[in-house]
Amino acid sequence: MHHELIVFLIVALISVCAFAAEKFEPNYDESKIPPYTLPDPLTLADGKQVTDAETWQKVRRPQILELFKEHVYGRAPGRPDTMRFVVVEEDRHALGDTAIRKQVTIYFTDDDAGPHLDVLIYLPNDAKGPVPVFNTLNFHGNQSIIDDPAVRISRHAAKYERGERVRRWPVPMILSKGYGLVTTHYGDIFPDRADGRADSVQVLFDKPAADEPDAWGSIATWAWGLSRVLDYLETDKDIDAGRVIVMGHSRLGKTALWAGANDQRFAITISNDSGCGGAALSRRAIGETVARINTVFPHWFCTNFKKYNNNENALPVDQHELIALCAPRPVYVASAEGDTWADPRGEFLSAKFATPVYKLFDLEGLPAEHMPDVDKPVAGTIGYHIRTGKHDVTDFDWNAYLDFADKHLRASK
Ligand code: GTR
Repeated sequence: MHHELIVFLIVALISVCAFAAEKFEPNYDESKIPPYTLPDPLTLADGKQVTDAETWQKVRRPQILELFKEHVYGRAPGRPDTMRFVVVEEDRHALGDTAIRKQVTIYFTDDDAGPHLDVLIYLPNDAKGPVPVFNTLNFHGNQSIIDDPAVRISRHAAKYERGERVRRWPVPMILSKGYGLVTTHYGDIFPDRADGRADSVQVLFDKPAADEPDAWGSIATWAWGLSRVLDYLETDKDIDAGRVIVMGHSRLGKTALWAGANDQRFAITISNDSGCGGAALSRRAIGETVARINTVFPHWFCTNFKKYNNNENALPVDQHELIALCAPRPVYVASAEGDTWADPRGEFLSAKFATPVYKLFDLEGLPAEHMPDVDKPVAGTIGYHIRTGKHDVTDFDWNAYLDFADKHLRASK
C-alpha cells in the first residue's frame, strides 16, 4: 500500500477513536434512567426464597460470589505456599514517640527480585493489647501518606513527594482513636495501566491464563493483594487480625468492596466514593456507565464484563449484591454530593437493597428508607453518608469510619 495512504488511514482511525471517546455524554437526569428490575439476592434459581441465614451462607452467597467472579471482577488464585514476610524496619518510638512504625515486605517466592509488596504500618504505641487496623492501598506511594523520612519510597511511585497526600491520611487522628493504619502502594500489586499485567503479581501464576474471559482484572488483583497483607497481619502480635477494616477510595473503594465480599476475615468493609463497579447500581447507568468504564479502563474488570456494555439489564447481578456478600459483617458506603459521576443515589440504593440479606441475620442493615441529609451519617450494620464536597477522602469521612468502627468493634485503648 502507498505510504501516504497508510498514514491517512492511521490518522483517520485515531480520529474515529477520539470521536468515539469524546462522544460519551453522561446522563445525569433521573427521569432518563432506563427501566430496570434488580436481581433479588434472596431468590434462588428455582424461584424459591432464601428465608434463613444458613441457606444464605451455604447456598446463596457462594452462588452470587461465583457470578461476580465470572461476569464482573474475574477469578483470582489462592495464597501462594511460598509466601514469606520480612520485617525490614521497626521503630516503637516513631512520630514523636506516639507510634510504632513497621515496614514489612511480602515476598511470594524465595526470589527477592520477583513481585513483592512493601507495606507501611503505623500503630498507636500506648495500646494495652493488639489493635484494630485499617488495611488500605494508596495511589501515590507509601511516602505520600505522611511526611516521615524513614518511609521507603514505593518503587512504582517514585515521582511523588513525601507527604503530598497527607490530607487524605489523618494518621494522628487514627492513632489517637486506638486504631492502626496499614497501607501499600497499589502499583506493587498491579501497575494501573492497560498493559500493567507484565509488571504485576499475575506473572507468578500460570492460572488463570490472561486470555480467559473470567481471568482476574486489576481490581481483583488489588483485592487479592489486600488479602495477602491480611495474611501478614495475622502473624503480627501487635495487631488484632480479627478486627481488620478494609477501606479504599474510588477505584480502590471498588477494590475494598470486592476484597471484603470475598475474604470473610475482614471485619468491616468501607467504600469511599467507589461509584461504577463499586457501590453504585450498574443498571441506573447514570454518570459513569459500564461501557464507559470498560472502555477507559479495559484492565480493571474481567473480559466477560464487557458483554454488559450498554446492556446492564443482562447482568446476572447488581452491586447491592456485592454489599450483601459481606453480610453479616458491617459495611459502610460513603458518597460526596459533588461526585455525581459516581452516582451517590445509586450508592445509597445499593446499601438499602442489601438490607434484606442482613435481616436474615436479625441485623438492621441500613436504617434509612430515603437518602439522609447531606453530612448526616446513618449507621446500622450498614452505614451511609453523603457529605458536602467533591470526589475525595476528607476528615469528615475518616471521622465517620472511626465512629462506625467504634460502634462495631468497640476499640479500647
Ligand atoms: C475515574 C473513574 C472512576 C473512579 C476514579 C478514581 O476516572 O471513572 O470509576 O474509579 O477514576 O479511581 O479515581
